[in-house]
Amino acid sequence: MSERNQSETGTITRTRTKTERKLQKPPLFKVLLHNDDYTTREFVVEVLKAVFHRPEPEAIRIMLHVHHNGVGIAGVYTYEVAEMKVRTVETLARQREFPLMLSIEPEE
Ligand code: TYC
Repeated sequence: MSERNQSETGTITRTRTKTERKLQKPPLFKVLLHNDDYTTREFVVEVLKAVFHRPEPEAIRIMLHVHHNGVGIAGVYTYEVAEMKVRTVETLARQREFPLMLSIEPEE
């Protein structure tokens, strides 16, 4: 039935416009990691694995990207989740006395 077209079924379908969607997609936010000279590479990789659920090879790749470029994306989340990730990482970093900085910015 779903495979048959209009000429067979007489049913016209169209895509809903944004305002007609029942559930709109929530806005998404990037959690950015910033480079510094004191936080260890190992700590950044551990955080990317534990908090942002990155597999080790990807965690290393993101860490090295931040190390070389100054900033990089740890993950993309709804605002509330992004804020919680930042707070969690800041708490872990301060416990270890690392100055690691994070920020949040809207995606697109
Ligand atoms: N630049 C740090 C070092 O050489 C490593 C580092 C990478 C720190 C990423 C922070 O977000 C960061 N020990």
